[in-house]
Amino acid sequence: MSEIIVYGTPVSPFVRKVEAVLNLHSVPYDFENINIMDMPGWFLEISPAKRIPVLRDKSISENGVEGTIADSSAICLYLDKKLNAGLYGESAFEAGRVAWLEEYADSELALPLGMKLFRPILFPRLAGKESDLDTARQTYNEVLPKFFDYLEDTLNGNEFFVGEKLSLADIAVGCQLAQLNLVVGLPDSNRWPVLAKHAEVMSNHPCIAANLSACQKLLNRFVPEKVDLS
Ligand SMILES: N[C@@H](CCC(=O)N[C@@H](CS)C(=O)NCC(=O)O)C(=O)O
Repeated sequence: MSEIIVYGTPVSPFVRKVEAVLNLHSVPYDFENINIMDMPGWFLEISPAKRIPVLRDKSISENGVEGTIADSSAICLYLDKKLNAGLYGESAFEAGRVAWLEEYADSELALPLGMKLFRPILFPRLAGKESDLDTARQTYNEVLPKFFDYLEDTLNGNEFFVGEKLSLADIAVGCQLAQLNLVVGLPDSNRWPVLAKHAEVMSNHPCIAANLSACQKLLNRFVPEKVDLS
C-alpha cells in the first residue's frame, strides 16, 4: 500500500503525465482503474469535472475529497512542490514557458489528437465496429501538421523545450505524442526531425515506458498494428 493513489486509466495522456512525474522521482504509487464510460459515484465526488486523473495523497487524507487533487496540471504542480522536482525550469520566465507548453500540449494539441484521431480510431473498435478513418486521416494530414510545425520551431534544434534539462513541457508534449505513437506512429522524421527525435526519446524514457507497455497490453486486441493514415 502506497501513500499515493492515481485514479485513471493508463490509456490517458494526462494520467501518463502524472505517472511520468511519479516515476521520474521513484515515488511508489497504487493505481486504481476508472472506466471513463461509467465513472462510479464515489469517483465523481473527487472529480468534479468528471475527468481522470485524480490523485490522492493519503498522508493528507485517506478518505473523501480531502487529500485529493483533480486535473493533471494541478497534480503535477503539487508533485513538483512536494518532491522539489524542479520540473518548471530554473527561472520565473522558464516556469512560465513550461506552463505554456504544458497547456499547449494538454489543450490545443490534445483536443484534435485525442478527440479527432485517437478516439475515432479506437472507440468504434471497442464496440466491434470499424474505425472512423476519414476523421482520423483528416486530423493527421490537415490539422496536426501545424501543431508539429510550432513544436519543431519551438525546439529550435534543441533536446529540450525549455532550458537545458527535462521539464514538464517535455513530459506533457511527450505524453501526447506517445498517444499518437500508440495507434499511428511518431511524427514524420523527414518533416519534423527534431520533434520526431524528441517524441521517440520521450516514448522510450523510463518514466513513460512502463505506462506505454500497460497501454500496449490493453490495446493489442483492438489495435494490433499501427494504422496508416498517410
Ligand atoms: N485538463 C484535464 C484533462 C483530463 C481529461 O480530459 N481526461 C479525459 C481522459 S483522457 C477524461 O477524463 N475524459 C472523460 C470523458 O471523456 O468523459 C487534465 O489535465 O487532467
